[in-house]
Amino acid sequence: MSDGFVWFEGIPFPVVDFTPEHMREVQENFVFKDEDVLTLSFPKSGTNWLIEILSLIFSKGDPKWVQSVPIWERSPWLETMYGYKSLKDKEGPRFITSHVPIHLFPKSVFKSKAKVIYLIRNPRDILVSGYFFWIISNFVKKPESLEQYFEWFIQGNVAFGSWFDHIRGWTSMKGKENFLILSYEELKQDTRSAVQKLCQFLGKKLEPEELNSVLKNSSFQVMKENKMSNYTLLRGWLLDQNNGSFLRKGISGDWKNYFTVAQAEVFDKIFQEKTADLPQELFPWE
Ligand code: PPS
Repeated sequence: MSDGFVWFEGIPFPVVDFTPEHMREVQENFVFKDEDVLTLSFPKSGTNWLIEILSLIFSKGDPKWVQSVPIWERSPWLETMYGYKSLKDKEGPRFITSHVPIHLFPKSVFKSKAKVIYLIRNPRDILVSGYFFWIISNFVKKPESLEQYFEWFIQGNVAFGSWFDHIRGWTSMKGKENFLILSYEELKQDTRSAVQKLCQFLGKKLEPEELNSVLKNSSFQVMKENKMSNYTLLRGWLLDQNNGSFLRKGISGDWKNYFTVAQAEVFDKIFQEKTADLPQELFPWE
């Protein structure tokens, strides 16, 4: 009997399009190519924003691709059965997305020169974003209240497990030539500079008007209106028909509108304990 998750190696995963057998198949058999571009993140870190930016960088600001192909087909989720099938035998460079923690990830990535971008976001905002998303979703255990979800998040009993373990695992790749850590907060604060940093990492050069088009077409407002990127195509199947929206607020610091003083203190204490030995420049938020 499902408890709202599919479990693999002690980590909870969504119930739609995931099975333990499939997860094992991906882990053991997926082969990365040097030309691949991999977007990695804990859920609700701004993954789709980054995919939109990457799509637009590679199409030199031309919005045709992002306006005609659903975001999950442009950069499929490797761990889903649907995504894996479309990626496995795809010719040429591939955009690939994943939320899987490092210890369950296909080992072939560590031998390849694929460009890997790890997106990090204030876990307090991830928690709030996740709460509002899972209550309108039909593929992950639904919390009954923010208080309950707060507890689950701290214990790591949420989709893809503990945020703390996820970042500890993936940020251990810091310093590798083909690995870039980017934060939602820096993307928010100065999107132009963050996109330029991405271009440099990817070896891409954009003309000024192409860069302007990337910025315009990946903005929150434009993405919210783009049905290929705003997940309205999945309404009635994976998402509730009428409630809420995938592109919810798109801001930094929204947690301050939801955490009680006591929750903020508890979170601070746990954050301190669990990240004290990690480079503090990884966490560019207040
Ligand atoms: S998922 O379900 O894990 O793939 O979600 P993910 O894409 O990682 O994160 C969703 C949050 O990212 C916000 N978002 C954006 N913010 C700013 N600008 C743009 N263009 C943008 N696109 C998506 C989205 O609104 C979710 O955050 P919240 O805080 O809920 O608004």
